[in-house]
Order: sequence, then structure tokens, then C-alpha cells
Amino acid sequence: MRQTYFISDLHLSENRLDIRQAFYAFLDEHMTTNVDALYILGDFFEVWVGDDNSNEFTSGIAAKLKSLSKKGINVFFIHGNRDFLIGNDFAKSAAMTLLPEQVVINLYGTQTVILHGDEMCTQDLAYQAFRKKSRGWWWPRLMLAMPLWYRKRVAQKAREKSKLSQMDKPLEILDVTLEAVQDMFERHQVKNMIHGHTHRPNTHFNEVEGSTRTVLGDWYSQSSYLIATEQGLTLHAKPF
Ligand SMILES: [Mn+2]
Repeated sequence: MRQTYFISDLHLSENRLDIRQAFYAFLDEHMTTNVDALYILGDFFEVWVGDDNSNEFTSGIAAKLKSLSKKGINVFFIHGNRDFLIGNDFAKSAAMTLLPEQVVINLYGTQTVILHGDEMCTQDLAYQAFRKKSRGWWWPRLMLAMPLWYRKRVAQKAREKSKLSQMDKPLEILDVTLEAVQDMFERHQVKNMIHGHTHRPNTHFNEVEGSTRTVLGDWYSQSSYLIATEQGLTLHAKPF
């Protein structure tokens, strides 16, 4: 049976090589010839300060992703709040397609909106203000025009600030609001949604009549993925 995979919130970093190892093991086990596509729904990396900050770690991951396209598996990417500066250079090196922040796909006959999901955490006003600025047209251009050392310092400071405000615990991330979820269904005129970001893997039904919203899990201590087939969706988690 044909399959499509969804993952998000791996938070890959050089400090957590166990996550990279789990990711590679996941690809080796699951990315077989019956897989149509792998969708990465954001926060694939813990932090991304620009495609020019490439090193052995990032180019290794790009090469691994690129090997999927040689098997005929399409790789799609939606930015998260940690890696929204991923650009065309990295995408090209990984042979993956960058998608807009929300997109409706036809998933074996079911119209489904896919997104990272941070835009639905509308209770966090400070974050939404930053999101609006950082995803606008001028902020990324300004930031990417700065020298790499400066961007690294900004990212470091943002991480320290985020650690202070939420102790970097995934459960401290505010959840989506029902109103924002309903708006999202309405805006895209669909009854199915897949997203990540909140680190609260679950399936929510009937938030609008007949709707299904599937939330992906993070990869802090387990491999977490969603498999879609013509028969439906199944969420999986496998401890490291
Ligand atoms: Mn996120």
C-alpha cells in the first residue's frame, strides 16, 4: 500500500546526536519504495541562522535527505518557528521542496491542510508579535544581511531568553486555541488538518463538524511519525 509520512519537531542539533541517529534509523527502516512522500512540518532543526552556516552536521543531513529523492520519495518542508530561515540553498542540497506556511494537499483523496501550527497558539501574544515581524518581508532580509557571527549571537540570546521564560520544557509551550483551529479549518475549507509545534501528539475530532486534527509528536526522547495511507492516518512513537 502507498504511504506518506509526516514528521516535525525533531529539533536536530549537534548537541543531540542521539536524535540524528534515531532519525537516520527511522529513514533506513521506513523510507521504502512504497513511500510517496515525506513531509517535514517544521522545527526540523533546533536553530537555523542561515544556509551559509553549513557544516559537516548540516551537510550530512542534507545528503541523507537527498538520498530519498533517488528512491523516488518526494521530500517537502514547511518552516517551523526555529528554522524559518531555511532557504533555497539548503533545500536544494537536500533535494526538498519548500512549501508555504499553510498548504492544502490531497492525501489519498482527503483534502488536508498541513502546517507547523505555531500560528494557532494565539494566547502567546508576545510570540505572535515576534512571528509577525520575523515572517514579514524585511526582517529575514535584514537578518540574513548581517554577518554570521552576529546571527549566531542573536540566536543564542533568543534561546537563553526562551529558556528563562519556559525553561525549555516542551510542555510549557502553549497549546493552540480552539478558535484559531476553527478559523484554520474555515479558511482552507477542509475537515482535516495535520500539524506539529505543540509537542502534544494526539488526534482531535469534531472541532468543527466532522473534523479531524492530528498533532505530531516531538523527537526529544522518541521517534514520532504519522503514516497516511488510503485507509487513514496512524500516529506512531518509538522510544530511543
Ligand atoms: Mn515549533
